[in-house]
Order: sequence, then structure tokens, then C-alpha cells
Amino acid sequence: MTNELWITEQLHPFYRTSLKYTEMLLDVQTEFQHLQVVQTEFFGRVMLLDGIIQLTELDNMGYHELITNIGMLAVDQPKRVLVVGGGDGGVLQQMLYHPGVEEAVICELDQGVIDAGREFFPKFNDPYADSRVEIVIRDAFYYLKENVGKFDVIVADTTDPIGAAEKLFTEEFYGLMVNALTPGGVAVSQCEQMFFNRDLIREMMINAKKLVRHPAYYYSVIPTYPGGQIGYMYMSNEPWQRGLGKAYPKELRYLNAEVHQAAFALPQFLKETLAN
Ligand code: SPD
Repeated sequence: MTNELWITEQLHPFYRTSLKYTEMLLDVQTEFQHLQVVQTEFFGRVMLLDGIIQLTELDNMGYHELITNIGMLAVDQPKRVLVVGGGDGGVLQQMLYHPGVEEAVICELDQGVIDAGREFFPKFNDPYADSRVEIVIRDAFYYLKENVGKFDVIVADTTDPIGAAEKLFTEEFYGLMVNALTPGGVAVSQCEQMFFNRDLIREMMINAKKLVRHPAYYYSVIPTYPGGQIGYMYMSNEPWQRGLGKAYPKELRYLNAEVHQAAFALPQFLKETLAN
């Protein structure tokens, strides 16, 4: 036990997640955050930002497939798509599975996350090498303001609402995303965990209801995130069911028609929380 290496995340004051690792592959302070990549025996490589687990090779499929493909499928032939954050490349990889995509922009604040994704997560197949991808290193608030009505799908693959990322969980940010959509477009934003962040999810749903006709909260299972799951806010004037049963990209390992439907089935307490 004494020689074991463990990395511990404490996102909530009453809950910790520890992963056993074998080697620290990267441990740097970028201009914006503490960026780490560790090698583990069980979870594969793991990326952490400011001590919070962002992804593991083992279970990121549950996150990246769900945050990306629900919106991609709900739009007919998405052509122009945008990732906000998500520098590790996981969401971009998913978007590029859709052959109709002509332009995929990623607006990420921290070049360090992109570099680490490219170097340490080859399983994402280096989406940055794809000629359809444009990298914008910038605060998404400004980028969205300048690109009204441009994107068929926007995915905000954010960190948790702490420090600088708090503003990504606001009515203003949701409004900017919705304004940057084409008619019938879909925006999806990472929207935290139903037991730990119930008030936040409720607030975000209130915001989403002001902006679109068909907001919906859904979630997936990610064992290395607090509570073993995380949710997403779907925002569109078209319902999420439009995508149900369409052909799923063959590369997917988590999402299928049954999971798609089930992801929107909410426990009673959350249904009541979001109904009001
Ligand atoms: N509590 C962790 C939430 C992290 C959400 N973003 C993950 C980034 C993976 N591309």
C-alpha cells in the first residue's frame, strides 16, 4: 500500500474520487490551469484540470458520445459545427464521424489542453489533423457574439462551474449559444450531476426554457465522475426525438437507440425539480 500512487479529486466538500496510477506523464501549469495526465493500469490515461478528472480512456465514451451525438442526430445533415472548450479532442472526434460535416470549429481558451490531447490521447485519432477543423484560441463569449446564426450544432464541453468556468453556466452564455445556431440547430452544454448539482440544473433549465421551445436534460454513466454520472442540457426549437433511431455512427461504443431514449428518462425527484 505504501508505494502505491493515487490521485484524488475533490470536487465536492463531502466526496472524493481516487484513481490508482502508475506514472505522471504530464504535470504543468498552463497560462490558465494546472494540467496533468497520468497513466493508470485500469482506466488507461487520465487527464485532470486543476485536480479534477476530465476524462479517462476507459469511460470517456459515455461522455463524448452522449454530449455530441444527441444534437448531431437531431439536426438533418449538420454541416457547420462548433465545440466550446473540449480541447482534448474527444467531442471533435465524435463530430467528425458525421460525414456531412464540412466545417468543425473548436473555440478553446487553453492551447495546452489541445497539445496534451494530441500528444497523450492518440485514441482520439488526432481530429486536429482533419482539414475540416479550425482551431480558435479564444474566450468563447467573444467568438459566439461574432458568429450569430452560423452553426447547426454547438457543444459546450466545459469544466465544472468553478472560477472562470462559472460564466459558462449562466443565462447569458446559453443565450449566446442559442443565438449562434442556425434555425433548427441544437446546442448542448455539459450540465453536471443530478444529486450534487440539483439547484444548478434547475436554474439552467429555467434559463433554457426562456430561450428555446424544446429544452431537455439528459445524462449518461461515467464511473470516474462524481456520482458515476453526468448530465447535459439540450437546447433547440426542435425536439431531441428527431434524432431517435437514425443511423448511429458505426464507431460508437456506448450510444444506441435504447440508450438514446433512456438518457432522457429522469428520476421522479428531478422531473419535479425541472417541471417548476
Ligand atoms: N467533473 C468533470 C466534468 C468534466 C466535463 N468536461 C470533460 C471534458 C472532456 N472532454
